[in-house]
Amino acid sequence: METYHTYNEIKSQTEVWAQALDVVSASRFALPKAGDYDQVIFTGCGSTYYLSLSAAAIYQELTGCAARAIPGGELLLNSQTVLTKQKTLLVAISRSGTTTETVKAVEKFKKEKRGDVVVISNYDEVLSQLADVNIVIPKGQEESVAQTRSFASMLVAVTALCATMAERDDLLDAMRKLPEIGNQLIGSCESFAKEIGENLHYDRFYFLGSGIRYGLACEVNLKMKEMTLTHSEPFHFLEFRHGPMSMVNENAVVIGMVSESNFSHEKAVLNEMQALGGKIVSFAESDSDVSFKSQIPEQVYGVLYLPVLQLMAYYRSLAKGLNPDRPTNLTAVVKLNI
Ligand code: F1P
Repeated sequence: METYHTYNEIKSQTEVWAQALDVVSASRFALPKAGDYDQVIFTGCGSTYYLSLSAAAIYQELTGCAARAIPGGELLLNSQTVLTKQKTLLVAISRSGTTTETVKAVEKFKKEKRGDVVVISNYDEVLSQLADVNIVIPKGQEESVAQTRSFASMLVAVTALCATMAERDDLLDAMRKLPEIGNQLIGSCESFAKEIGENLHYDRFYFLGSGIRYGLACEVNLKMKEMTLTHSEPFHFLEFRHGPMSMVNENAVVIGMVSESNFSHEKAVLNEMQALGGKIVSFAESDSDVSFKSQIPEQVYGVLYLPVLQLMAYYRSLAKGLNPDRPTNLTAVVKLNI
């Protein structure tokens, strides 16, 4: 069987999580403190916008300070709907460091002297040169178009950034266990991911995630679209009852990225969708189809939801005769002449 870059990148990601932790730790004294700003804006495009959604939720949960996520294109073209006179920190996230919307949005933010900029990337590129604090994780670089290892590396980095800004050394210490737990998960759950991914009886995938997990649900939904050309959508758990559940039948897979804090509310949604005939797949710390058993605080183990779902998309791509490394109509970076 041909080995695709995507497969190698998914399988090798845990060593890159470790590098992400090292890089953030090395810059910890340069990082601002949460109390230095009235608000933090996280920005990116595509995958890195979805990463921003999770990052903003993690930041606000850990610090109690206001944060929001904005697509790079919106920050560039509609900044009046986003920026205020408040003291703002902008965290720009980009695998390539060259996506036009993100670069131009940061240039504009700096030109207008709106505040300080942290950049998280896998390449030391043009975006990094605009940063007051530059976090680069080179081991996350990829040959594939769809982000897998890179996304995970930047998620670990941004989670560590939030924990550092919140002065939560306990969380940073706990995160050191992530690579080992990730390896165990990938080893024990790959065949499960393959079994669901290869089953072409399923024709629609719904990814449910709330709080810090919503951005991750968006990201794995994007993997399913890009790599497998399958109808897929992300939802907050309780939102799924408000209309989307009309789409559930025996061809639907409903994937629950279940939290510890709202476990019973979220499992109740999954149980109802099972009763409607859907195939339910649950991910959580315990008592689920994929159980992390990490004993790490849930605010910082979000990356554990990713590898098995990335593998599911990979195997579905192969089963559909597609090339997972080269999604239809996509390029690795969107460069615009603006
Ligand atoms: C952002 C991005 C990718 C996506 C696509 C186009 O890139 O949207 O997430 O997979 O191929 O570009 P980046 O700014 O994170 O490099």
